[in-house]
Amino acid sequence: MSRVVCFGELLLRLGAPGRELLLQTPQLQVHVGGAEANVAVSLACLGHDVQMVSTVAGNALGRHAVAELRRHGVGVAGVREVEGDRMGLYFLATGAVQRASEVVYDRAGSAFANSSAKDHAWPTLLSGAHLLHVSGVSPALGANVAETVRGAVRAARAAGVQVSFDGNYRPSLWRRWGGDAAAILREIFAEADIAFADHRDIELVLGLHFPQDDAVARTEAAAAAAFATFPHLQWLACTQRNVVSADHHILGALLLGRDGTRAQAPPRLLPGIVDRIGGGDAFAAGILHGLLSGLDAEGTVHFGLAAGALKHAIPGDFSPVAEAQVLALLGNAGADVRR
Ligand code: KDG
Repeated sequence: MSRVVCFGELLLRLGAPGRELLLQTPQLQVHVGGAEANVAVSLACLGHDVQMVSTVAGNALGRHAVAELRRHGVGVAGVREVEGDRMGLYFLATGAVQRASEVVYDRAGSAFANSSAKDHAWPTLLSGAHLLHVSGVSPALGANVAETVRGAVRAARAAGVQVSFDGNYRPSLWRRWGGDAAAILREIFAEADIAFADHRDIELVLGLHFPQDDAVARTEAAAAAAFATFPHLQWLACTQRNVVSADHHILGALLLGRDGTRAQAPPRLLPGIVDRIGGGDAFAAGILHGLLSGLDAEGTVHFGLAAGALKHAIPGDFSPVAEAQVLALLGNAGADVRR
């Protein structure tokens, strides 16, 4: 079991039921989410000692979000409650044939967005941790949170704690405050040991263009450029998604190492998708679980892809599945996982 610290915003998702449009009927379903919180829940359910660091509103909504984390086994001692501030929300209408899913963020001025670097004593929060996980969503929320993330990854590196970074580029959030996404995300990449990023994330931070037609070849070219630029980066993981229809995707995955290791999980068919939100976070948690548990690269990428695939069958943002459930899915694919 490894000790993991996750830093990010806890969001409430207000989702239109089924495949309805937003507010088509006067009902919305509430789930707790947030990219880094999703990773925290998955890792806790996979057996790790996970602590969340965040800031929530000191009201019933904030307390519900914290209780949901606690219910899934995530430590919440590092979650601050601030009276008078609000929770960040997002509204979701799940797509259907010929209609893309729609996400509407309503998170400006949230308790988390209003937090600042001085609110977190990183040396204490990271004490005894093996890994810090952050994502590109947080710095997109404003200058103060961006500074907090930069401080957190620098503190982790100084303390010898591995840094995991999911690029999670959200253009609409960056546009709101006008931050220099490329420069800020590049600084965070520079401290990362493990990155979850596709060629678009790397193109943004390095100002390069990868013209390969093939998705796997593009990822490999992007990873090579990332390893050449970021001296601490040891692993880069990425999924390749092909959308057949709104509820039928094909998902493959690649795990590349600085030392030339290359592991690929063959694409899985995902028919009958229940909920794809958080699939990337479940994949990230699966990869982190593999690396932290000492699986080899092959075992890790198969486990990561199976964990990500499983999320597509689970409603809500969280993917609270045990290792045995992921292994059961892997067994169906005949993959070889050594433990
Ligand atoms: O990766 C899943 C997240 O997108 C979801 O939980 C909400 O954090 C969120 C975001 O910023 O979209």
